Amino acid sequence: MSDSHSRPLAAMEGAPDEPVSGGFIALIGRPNVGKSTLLNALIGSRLSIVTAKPHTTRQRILGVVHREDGSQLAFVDTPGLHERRSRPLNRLMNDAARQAMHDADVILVLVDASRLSEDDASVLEAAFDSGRPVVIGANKTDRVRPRDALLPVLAELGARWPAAAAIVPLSARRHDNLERLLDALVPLLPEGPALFPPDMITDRDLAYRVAEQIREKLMIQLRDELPYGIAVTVEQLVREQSGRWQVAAAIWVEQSRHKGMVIGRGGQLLKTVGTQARQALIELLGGPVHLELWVQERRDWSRDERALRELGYSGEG
Ligand SMILES: Nc1nc2c(ncn2[C@@H]2O[C@H](COP(=O)(O)OP(=O)(O)OP(=O)(O)O)[C@@H](O)[C@H]2O)c(=O)[nH]1
Ligand SMILES: [Mg+2]
Repeated sequence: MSDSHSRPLAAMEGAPDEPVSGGFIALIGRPNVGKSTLLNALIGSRLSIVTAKPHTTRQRILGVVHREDGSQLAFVDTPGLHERRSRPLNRLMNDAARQAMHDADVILVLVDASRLSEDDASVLEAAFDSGRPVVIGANKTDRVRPRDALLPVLAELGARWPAAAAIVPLSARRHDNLERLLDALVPLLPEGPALFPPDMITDRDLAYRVAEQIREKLMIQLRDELPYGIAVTVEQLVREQSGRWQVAAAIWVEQSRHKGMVIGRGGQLLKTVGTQARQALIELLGGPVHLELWVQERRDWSRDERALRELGYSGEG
């Protein structure tokens, strides 16, 4: 077949397949700087879970921004980089971030403008080492006090990282300066045919998003180290004729003594998590929800490669 025959008709006619700017942007940073909050703010949906605790995100998650001019910015939220690499789950989290960086056209390194740290520097070094264009997002500007203190922070970043394609101050929480961030990123993306259908905002299915909403509520309610030993799997997700969603999910703990801690005295903690998760699921699924949760033990699952796979943490992040 000749080249002209193999081209899609629309391209031959020249109209809908006009080249647009589009590509992958890896969202990288130390834990808790606001990567997932930024992804959600850009997409306008609670796609990636957010808590005040570090190491909330465990896997890569894609969120596509479609701009009016047709450009498509595919942001890949990643887990904050872990120093404790001995645990297989942590290694998997770091690999997910590294892989996203490797696959990206542009790297967006997010830092907390209200407290820069040497850990940011190691993330930035890794980003520049990748050879890709790097944009620095200075997040949480709403927390910088007094407001004038932002200027020296930006100056310090500019002086230390002169190779950055742009440094954009922003507040993911307040949705401040997000358009400027997109404006800085678009020119760094390749041009070509559209990468995604216009209605696609993520690569994650509904079951994944449901499990994550439940894990978010657990992380918020649980104390100390326990949140890091929790996994959630969705065992049932069906919409009944009446329109009501029937959701059943297992909460996995690493040791039998953790079961009681998740359930709480008189079942109170699990009940609170259930109420909060149901509320979030009503929003996500767009209808009434019946939610059933139970707790199961899978001994030391975060250190066991096979258990990790079975609980949905594949090597692909
Ligand atoms: N004040 C303020 N807080 C923010 C902002 N962005 C995020 N936060 C808060 O910072 C905390 C961490 O946010 P996340 O979005 O979960 O951070 P993350 O970088 O994804 O964290 P990990 O997934 O653990 O690496 C949450 O309490 C957010 O509400 C911001 O612009 N301003
Ligand atoms: Mg996150």
